[in-house]
Amino acid sequence: MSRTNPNILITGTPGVGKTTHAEQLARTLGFEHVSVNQIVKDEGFHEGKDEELGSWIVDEDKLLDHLESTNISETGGRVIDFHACDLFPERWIDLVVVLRCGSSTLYDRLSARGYTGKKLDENIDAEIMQVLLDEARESYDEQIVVELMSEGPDDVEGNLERVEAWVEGWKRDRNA
Ligand code: DAT
Repeated sequence: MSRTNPNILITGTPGVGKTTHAEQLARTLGFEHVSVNQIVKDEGFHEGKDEELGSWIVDEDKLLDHLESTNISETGGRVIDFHACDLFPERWIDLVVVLRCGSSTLYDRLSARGYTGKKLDENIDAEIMQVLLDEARESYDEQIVVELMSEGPDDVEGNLERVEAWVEGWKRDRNA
């Protein structure tokens, strides 16, 4: 592995704060924010929408081929933001951040986003059942998976400081 900057995956249930964290982190570190949902939508890497859940049915092969073509593994320096984590090759990822928040906080955020009915309920259930945390722990070395709370602005600030310190350490180890 030759990359000089790490790749960081930020994952969690919709509404936990992935975009909020990924945008700020990418800006501070000078990394690229890879908003996977945006790419799927813009490039058409999907097979339409799941009508009930209103989410894209992702064509993972097309998505991964595209990301591979950006030399993501070789060059690093990406903050990848997606509500699933088991599709990316392990060798691409140096740190997996699983954001968490309480169900009432998530309920408010997703309602504000216009989620209702099954779409709202399934996401709240997924957060309570820690689906993404389990998926991350199953898909990656547990050593690189961190669970961070995202309830309020203070959490964002603390989380970003923690990840930035981790990046410094990662670089120091590489160059030692
Ligand atoms: P995601 O990308 O995981 O769907 P988001 O970053 O778009 O989530 O956040 C959803 C909304 O909640 C958005 O209005 C910002 C707000 N939010 C997220 N995390 C927060 C936090 N830790 N403190 C305050 N607001 C937060």
